[in-house]
Amino acid sequence: MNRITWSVVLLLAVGSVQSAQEAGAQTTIDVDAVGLSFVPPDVTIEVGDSVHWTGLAGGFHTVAQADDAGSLTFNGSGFHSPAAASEFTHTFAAPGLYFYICEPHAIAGMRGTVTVNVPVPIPTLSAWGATAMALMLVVAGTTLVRRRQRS
Ligand SMILES: [Cu+2]
Repeated sequence: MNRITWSVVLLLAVGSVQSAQEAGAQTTIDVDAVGLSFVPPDVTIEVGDSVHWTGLAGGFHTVAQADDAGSLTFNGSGFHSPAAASEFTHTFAAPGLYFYICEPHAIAGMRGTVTVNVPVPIPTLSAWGATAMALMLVVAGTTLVRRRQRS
C-alpha cells in the first residue's frame, strides 16, 4: 500500500470521527427557599438546563439576578421571579457564573449562584470511521507479516 492510499484511509478514519452531544438531555435543578437561605445555594448546570426555585411563598422571597457576590440589588436586566410568585423557573442559554439574591433578604445573606457550563462533546466513531480503522489494522498486520516472511 503506497503513501497516497494510506493517506486516503487515514483521512476517512479521522474525518468520520464526529462529535455529538446528547440531544434533548436538558435537565432542571430544584432550589428551595428555606428560612433565609436558598438550598442548595450554589448549583452547576449545563447550557440549556433550567433552575426551578420553590418556596418563594407568594413573593415573600424573590429570585433576582445580581451583578456580583456582594450586590444587594437586582441588576435590572437579568432574570427575575414574577411578583407574588411561589415558584419560578429560568432556563440558562449562555455559559457563565450567575449571581442572584432574594431582594428582601439579600442583606441577611439570602443569595445563590448558578454556574452554567458548556457541555463536553462526546466523540463518536461512525460506521465509515470504524471500517477505515479496521482496514488500516488489517493492512498494517498484513504488511508486518510479509516483512517478517521476507527476512
Ligand atoms: Cu428571601
